[in-house]
Amino acid sequence: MRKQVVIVGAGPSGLLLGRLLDLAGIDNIVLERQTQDYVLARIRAGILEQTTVDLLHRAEAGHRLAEEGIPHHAVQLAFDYKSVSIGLSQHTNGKVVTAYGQTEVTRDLCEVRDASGSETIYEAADVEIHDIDTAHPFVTYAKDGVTHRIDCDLVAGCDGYHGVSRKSVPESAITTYEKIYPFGWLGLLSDTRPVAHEVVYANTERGFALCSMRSMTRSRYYIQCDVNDRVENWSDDAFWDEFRRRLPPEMAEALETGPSLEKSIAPLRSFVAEPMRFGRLMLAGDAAHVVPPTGAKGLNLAASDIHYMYDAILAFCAEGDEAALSEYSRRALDRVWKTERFSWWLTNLTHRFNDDAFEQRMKEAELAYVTTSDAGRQMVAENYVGLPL
Ligand code: FAS
Ligand code: PHB
Repeated sequence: MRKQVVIVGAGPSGLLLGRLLDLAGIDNIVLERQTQDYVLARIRAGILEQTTVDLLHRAEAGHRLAEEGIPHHAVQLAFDYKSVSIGLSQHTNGKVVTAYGQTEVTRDLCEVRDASGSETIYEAADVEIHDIDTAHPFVTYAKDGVTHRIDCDLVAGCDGYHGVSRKSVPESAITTYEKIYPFGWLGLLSDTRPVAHEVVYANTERGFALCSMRSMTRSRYYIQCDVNDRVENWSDDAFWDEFRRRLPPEMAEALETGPSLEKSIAPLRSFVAEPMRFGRLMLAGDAAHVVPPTGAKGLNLAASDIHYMYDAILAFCAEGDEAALSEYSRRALDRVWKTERFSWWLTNLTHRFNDDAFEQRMKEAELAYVTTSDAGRQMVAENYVGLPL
């Protein structure tokens, strides 16, 4: 088989790229090691930047998003049980973020791809990427006991942090940067009325808590937990009790609790691999970088990578422009590092870990500054809605 582009991974970045290439008439195939049901059962991100919303509409996968997405005009920072609202549209000439789950984004992209007839191979095992440093790369995978080969011009590594793409690059050709945080996030999904109409980042002496939503009847909540904690240690009641203790009194009072639809613990790390292009392989999304979910940036960075990668693939396929592939890495990394900074900064500001008394007072002073100065509020707002592409 021959394709212009082989996409490894059917998460949001792989599916978004596949759809945009389809619409540009560029022949592509997506290889996914899990089943479609498994991919669609994942509960992850929940906040979309406008650039991500715009890309989904460009991919003709934004109809449900337009109907069900909930615009947020502000974000709240709560410290020691007092919440401060930071206007997003107010400080960014009208920009907002949209509450719409990654699960729904992935479902919408799956539906348009399945309807288009473009090929996605689910349960593709043992994907291997070959000869990326030549003009004739190819990818092999196994399905139903048969090994298949796909010759191609380009490979898009959209297979996440644990995928095969980044590992296909010689160690001498890649530089990685990593910071692992000494705590995790315990997340709970419930069919309850959200306690706030915006995302709330709460920092107390008991630890961090986050209030988010999937709709006006479905809430997504998180609490900071020990990095070695296990979800089995947390009954629903234990979660609700601890979550309520970390909220401002008026929110704790108004909190509606209910049975969990999903509970999971995610580790937190900051990670970047440079560059994001190796010969005919380009990396996007979590395959190239990971952010702590504090800034709601993981999914959105994956989308902006695809925006840049799409430009590079079109230039390469139209004129054989190899320089466009390196330009992809440069453009993507510029936005990646600025977003890594914001996610790292907001994580440090809103979580307490290994802090001595002086560092804690620095965090309190920083919070007081960013919530009372227009410059501070604007910095938070313009990063939270997403930096320009
Ligand atoms: P993904 O990891 O989504 O998709 C990669 C795909 O490649 C997967 O379907 C995988 O099965 C497949 N794959 C892997 N190896 C393969 C192989 N060898 N062959 C073929 N296929 C392979 N971001 C936020 O903004 N907010 C959040 O709250 C948030 N919570 C998160 C919670 C968890 C537990 C995790 C892991 C991530 C979370 N993220 C969050 C980040 C997340 O949303 C990612 O940024 C987003 O999924 C990135 O999308 P992709 O790059 O497409 O990678
Ligand atoms: C979510 O809705 O899952 C969410 C929102 C904001 C974050 C992280 C996760 O920073």
